[in-house]
Amino acid sequence: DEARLQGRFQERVDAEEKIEPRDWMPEGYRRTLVRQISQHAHSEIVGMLPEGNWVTRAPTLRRKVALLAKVQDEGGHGLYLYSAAETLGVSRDELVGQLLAGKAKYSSIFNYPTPTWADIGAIGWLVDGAAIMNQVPLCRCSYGPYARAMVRICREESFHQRQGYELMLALAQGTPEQKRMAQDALNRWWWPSLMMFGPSDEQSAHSSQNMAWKIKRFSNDELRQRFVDATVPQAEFLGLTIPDPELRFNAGTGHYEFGAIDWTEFNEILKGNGPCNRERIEARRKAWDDGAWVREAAVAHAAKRQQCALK
Ligand code: FAQ
Repeated sequence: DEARLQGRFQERVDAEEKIEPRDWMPEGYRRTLVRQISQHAHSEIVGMLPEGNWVTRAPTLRRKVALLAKVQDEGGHGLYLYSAAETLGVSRDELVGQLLAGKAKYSSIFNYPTPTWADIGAIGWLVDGAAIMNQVPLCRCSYGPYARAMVRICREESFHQRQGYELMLALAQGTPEQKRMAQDALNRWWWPSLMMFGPSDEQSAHSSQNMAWKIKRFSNDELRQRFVDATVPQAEFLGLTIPDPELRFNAGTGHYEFGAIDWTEFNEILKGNGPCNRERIEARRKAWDDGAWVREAAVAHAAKRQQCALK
């Protein structure tokens, strides 16, 4: 019977039908979605921290409004994604508990510091640029609630990316010192952005099954290559140099070839040993503890309303 259900499920996936929360699904499909969607949600929430660092120090009111809007969007993305994960039968408390206990993964990229204002430009341009490359195909993910959440998220990410690129452009066309700041931020964010796409295809444990289930549409290396191809001309337009001496355009393939990624750095970050891993989890724990009174008040308010309704 299980085999028949599995067969029917794969037929639906192959026919591009969306799988909905109440539909039968293999346990592995459910588990992998909970894993990916919750890691994605945590990334959005932890991802608010590096940029949040600059909200109070944005150089103009206009920049501050844009940055505030971006960081708020990220909070919103985290909430839709936790809701999408909840449709798979896991509670938000459980997922947040895993993050605060240091047991859940979130994107490696958010464990790097943001020492200068140019980092805000580099994050928007490169980190949101990489996020869009990876997330546009997720709008066609076989699981309905995740796919639908991604549509709105991608539209907002697109505004975030433009905000970052425009900021980089202002710095790159500014004083020599501003241009140096922009170059320094590109130097620090380039390689970590390439790591966002995950391990190489040979090392990627989940890729082949996720592609068969149409959760993933393209492999990690395919998306990384697309990102490099799209981003190198943008760097050239800024008059900045990508920090990779091996980067070159191959006219035969129509793609840029690039140097080797430092996977030791990536693996260390995944183990919790990146420059800001501890600080990020500590900030989330503090936010959770500081928010305890809000959760208690909300529960007390709901109980009171229920009592009134019973009278
Ligand atoms: N960091 O077998 P694979 C954003 C883990 S964008 C940490 O290749 P899969 C927007 C992976 O989870 C960032 N861990 O896995 C924003 C797995 O671990 P597990 C978030 C990584 O799932 C912008 C193991 O390595 N985006 O937040 C990373 O097939 C600016 C083996 O890897 C998403 O989450 C990494 N970079 O492919 C916010 C997108 N890469 O569970 C604020 C959705 C891999 O076995 C500011 N996720 N790992 O212990 C995906 O598309 C996929 O999950 C991949 C990984 C492509 C990330």
